Order: sequence, then C-alpha cells, then structure tokens
Amino acid sequence: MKFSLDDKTKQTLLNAKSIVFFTGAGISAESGIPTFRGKDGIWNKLKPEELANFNAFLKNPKLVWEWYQHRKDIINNCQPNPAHKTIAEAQNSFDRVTVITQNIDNLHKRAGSKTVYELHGNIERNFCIKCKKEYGDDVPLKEGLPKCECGGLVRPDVVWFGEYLPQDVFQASEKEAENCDVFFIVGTTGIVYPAASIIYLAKNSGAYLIEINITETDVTSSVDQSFFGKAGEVLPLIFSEI
Ligand code: BV8
Ligand code: ZN
Repeated sequence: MKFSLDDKTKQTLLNAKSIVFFTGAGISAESGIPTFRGKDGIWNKLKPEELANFNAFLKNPKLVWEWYQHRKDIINNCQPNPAHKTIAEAQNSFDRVTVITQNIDNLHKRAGSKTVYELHGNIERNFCIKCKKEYGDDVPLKEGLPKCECGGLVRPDVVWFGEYLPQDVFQASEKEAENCDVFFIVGTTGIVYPAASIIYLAKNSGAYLIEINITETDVTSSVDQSFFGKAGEVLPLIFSEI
C-alpha cells in the first residue's frame, strides 16, 4: 500500500505532547470481532432494540445473556491486532497517550495500553441488578439464567441504549479531549451519542483531528486529515514515518 504522510500531519505529530485515540468497533474488525453496522455487523442480524437495552434484558434475560456469552466467546478467541499494538507502543514515544474507546472487548488493555477510558463498559465485567455484587466469569447459572446468590439477575457491565455512560469515565474523557494536541478517530461511525460528542469537543478545543476508516463517515467533513484504509495497516504506517 503506497503511503505518505503530508508535512503538516507529520510535523503536528512530531511536536505532539498529548495524543488521544478515540476508537470504535472498526479497530477490532481485523481481530475478527464483527462491527455493529458494517455489512457483517451484528446489528444487521439482531436489532439493538431487541438486545442492547435494559427492558429487553428484563423481558428475555436468557436471550440477551446468551448473546453476550456468544460475543464473549468470539472475543476470547481474538487477539489485539497491529492497530491496538501501535497505539500501545506510542506510549513510549509521547508524553501522554490516552485511549477513549466505545468498545467493550478489552483489546486495548490486552495490547498494553495503560490509560484506557471505556465509555460503554467492558464485557468481562458483570454485576447483580439487585445488590450490585460484581462478577467476572463466575456468574452462577440457574436454569440457564445468570443469577446472583441474592436471587437477583446478573447483567453485563456494559452501557445499553437509553442508559447513562459512567460519569467519571465520561468526564475524564472530556478532559483528555480538551487538552490533547492530536485526536485520532479510529474505526467508528461516530453516530452514537453522547460518546461522539467527545470528537467535537476535541475539535473545538483546538486538537488536530486524524480519522482512520475504510469509508467516509459523519465525522469525515470535520477532521483535519483522513486516511482511508484498514486501521491495522494504516496506524503502523503512520507511526513508522515519525
Ligand atoms: C443515552 C455497548 C440517555 C453495548 C453500545 C433513540 C432511542 C434511544 C436512544 C437514542 C435514540 N436516538 C439517539 C439515542 C441516543 C443513543 C444513540 O446515540 N443511538 C444512536 C444509534 C443514534 N445513545 C444512547 O442510548 C446512549 N445513552 O443516550 O442515554 C442519555 C441522554 C443524554 C445524556 C446522557 C445519557 C448509550 C449508547 C451506548 C450504547 N451501547 N455498546 C454493546 O456493545 O453491546 S453502542 C455500540 O455502538 C458500541 O459501543 C459501538 O462501539 C458503538 C458505536 O458503533 P461503532 O463503534 O462506530 O461501530 P460501527 O459498527 O457503527 O462502525 C464501525 C466503523 O468502523 C465503521 O465506520 C466502519 O467503516 C469502520 N471499519 C470497519 N472495519 C474497519 C473500519 N475502520 C478501520 N479499519 C477497519 N478494518
Ligand atoms: Zn445480588
């Protein structure tokens, strides 16, 4: 793949002190995790209304629970790809590197990123909706239902549609966006709010926005530089030039 970094982007990166990587499902696509809205996206087969919301869970906890177990099985057999690894390695060359991710797959941490803000939670964590007891993989099943010892239902610790994002994580992410020099947007449609608002906060705070995606998105017209290609190929190329 022919690749060249224009001078402006190159200089901006060379002078950068703080870099934020805002990521979505597209960064994990090359690890084998289906995206949400792409041609093989999981939403295409299943509707978010039916699955990723609290009422759906109360109505059919077994279906929603099994969907997350299915996704967890996929994730457990996946590895971080060169995009996740490049982001982790960038920590050695810049004063501050932060990841703000919409993904729940834990791949950034597994790749070695240290400062990771998980806006939509993490599929490896679960909690009881009654007593809030936290669980990992040790959720007791009673007739196939995830049940806490107190009798309450156990749910994945992810943010469903209509639910609030963890306020501390969201506020910390906003602060990073306000104080960074370069803000990468990697593998996201940028249509899910309030997460996507962080992109525009970074822009309005004077950050240099670089998008990496295989197609144009709602964000493309707002960025300073777009790279159209796979994150696992483009990110290593960018950082090999600086
Ligand atoms: C909230 C966790 C109230 C769970 C997720 C109507 C009714 C109800 C709500 C709303 C509504 N209208 C709007 C809303 C708000 C709603 C929303 O934004 N909906 C959207 C769909 C319009 N948001 C909410 O409900 C949020 N809560 O609003 O609460 C409130 C109100 C005010 C203030 C505070 C609170 C909660 C949203 C969180 C939902 N949970 N996930 C789970 O994972 O099961 S969202 C889900 O979508 C994932 O987190 C995912 O990350 C996220 C965004 O999708 P993307 O990551 O962008 O993934 P996608 O597949 O869309 O795109 C992949 C991209 O990668 C594509 O661009 C593709 O081209 C690219 N790509 C593919 N391959 C590659 C690649 N790029 C590079 N390289 C590749 N190889
Ligand atoms: Zn409980």
